[in-house]
Amino acid sequence: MSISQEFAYKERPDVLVLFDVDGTLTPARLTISDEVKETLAKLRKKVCIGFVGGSDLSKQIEQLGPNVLDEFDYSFSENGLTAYRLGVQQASQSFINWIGEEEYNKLAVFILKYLANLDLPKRRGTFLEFRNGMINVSPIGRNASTEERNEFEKYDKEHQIRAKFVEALKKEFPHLKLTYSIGGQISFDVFPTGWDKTYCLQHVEKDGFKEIHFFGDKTFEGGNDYEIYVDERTIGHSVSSPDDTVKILNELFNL
Ligand code: M1P
Repeated sequence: MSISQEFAYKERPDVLVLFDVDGTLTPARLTISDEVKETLAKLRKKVCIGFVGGSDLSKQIEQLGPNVLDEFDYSFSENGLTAYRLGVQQASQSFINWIGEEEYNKLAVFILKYLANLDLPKRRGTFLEFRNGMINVSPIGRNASTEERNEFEKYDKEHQIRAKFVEALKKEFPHLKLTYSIGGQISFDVFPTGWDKTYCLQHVEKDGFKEIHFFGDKTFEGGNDYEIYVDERTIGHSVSSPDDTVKILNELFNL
């Protein structure tokens, strides 16, 4: 398969480097630093670059900047359920079409009741977020401030709120082929099994890359970078922070 002419200006147009967002390009839910931005701009001259996160595009724009669709060759939100190539949106599926209104209603009612019965020190707003390719469930609520996020994360480590919630959902809905992923600080994602980050790889297939690198921080089993990190189509890099990402990129691509 020949490499697209649109990428011919790059030094190695047959190489793609994909990045997770939270913990890899930015600190969790925070914004990208100038150093990471500059590193990516240098890297993009050499190879194709893309990001793949669980969040929706509006949150990724908050984190990566308003011109994100122009600054990456590929932009993948919700694991690739919303996909852009060179700023042009690609066809995608939706969670609600997959699950259907009836089953979704049952799932949402169970979640809302479970949330109401949780013993928690603090509650904020937006506990169930409906997205194109998944739902996101947050016991404290997505409106929590950074400080409240940190507090919840600590509380959750101690009380296993999210892990127990996921177990209850698995027990209640064994017939639904759903994956529950605790990828961030205050919530977990729920999506059809297989719609993890590997989902985005179908959007890059026709560009015929010879090497696809993936950088992520939650590459351990159960983490939301695990499936794409171990996928045979990618070369996985496990990082501990955005600084670590920069360090590895400098070494690997001689920036
Ligand atoms: O990208 C990782 C996760 O980031 C957020 O998680 P939280 O709000 O819990 O820190 C969410 O956008 C989540 O969907 C995503 O997987």
